[in-house]
Amino acid sequence: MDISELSKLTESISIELDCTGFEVKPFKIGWYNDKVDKRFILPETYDTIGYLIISTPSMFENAFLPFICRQECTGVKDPLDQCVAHYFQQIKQKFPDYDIDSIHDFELHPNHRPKVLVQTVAHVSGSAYFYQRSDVSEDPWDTKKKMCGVCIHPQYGGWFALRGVLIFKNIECPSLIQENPIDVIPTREKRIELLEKFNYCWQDWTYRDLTEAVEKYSDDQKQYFATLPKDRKELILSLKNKIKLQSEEIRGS
Ligand code: B12
Repeated sequence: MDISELSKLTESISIELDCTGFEVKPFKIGWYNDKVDKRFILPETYDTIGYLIISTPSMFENAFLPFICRQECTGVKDPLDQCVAHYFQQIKQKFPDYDIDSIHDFELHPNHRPKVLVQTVAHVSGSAYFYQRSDVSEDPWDTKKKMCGVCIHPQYGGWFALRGVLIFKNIECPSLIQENPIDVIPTREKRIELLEKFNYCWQDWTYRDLTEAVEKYSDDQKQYFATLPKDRKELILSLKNKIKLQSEEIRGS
């Protein structure tokens, strides 16, 4: 496939996800495989095209709440994972000529190794810079301490999530050119602050606010993620009722 056909495909997928708060970014599987060690290598050829799917702050109101209002909550699977799976499935159905493999961020091999490292994908696709310990010169941490890395998005800061990848197994696009992600935290001091906030106090969410974000999670969304998964059922019911009341008010006015 040449680059103009790939641009059209990217546009069609984006249109499919229009107004849902999900966004896509193409990358070559080879770019990912060049970075990760062999335990994480994906089997496709170098030029095979994958798409990273991220959720932006508006996904909660634009895709998730409508999804839970339409669906019976089975209680078996996490409703947000079900919602993301629904949109992955929708893309597969809309593009039947392509052989598409989806991998969610939470999918693990039987030995508990993640099937794909979505932060590395974010970086190599140019979507969001992945700040790791190796990005800090002469880092101040004990060599034995594991410091987990974190992606910061140029528009959404830390207010987004990496939901997975769609691999178009029968598309190769040798002419796709790699873009560098935007380095929004260029100084050593800020990178140390970011990694310390993400590793030592991620529950207070301050790591998300080290850069300006054009949009952040709503209070409902914050409350949802701050609630333990086992306690979310009740919250979902009250969100559903709130939406029902709002739509009755709109109809009545
Ligand atoms: C397992 C996991 C956890 C574990 C362990 C964390 C860890 N990083 O080891 C636990 C349960 C502790 C955890 C907690 C949290 N997690 Co978590 N977690 C994951 C998960 C599923 C896999 C991460 C993993 O195992 N990586 C394996 C290690 C080896 O990978 P790595 O360190 O990146 O190393 C690779 C790179 O360095 C690469 N590489 C080498 N050289 C180079 C050079 C360059 C330039 C590049 C780009 C790459 C590269 O190769 C290495 C592998 O060979 C990911 C989702 C996913 N599928 O990726 C989410 C994920 C990392 N978690 C996330 C979050 C937000 C959290 C929490 C804040 C809780 C939450 N969900 O709100 C906390 C933070 C706690 C903390 N202190 O880190 C987000 C991070 C989002 C972001 N903006 O970056 C992710 C991406 C999930 C998502 N859907 O968005 N998590």
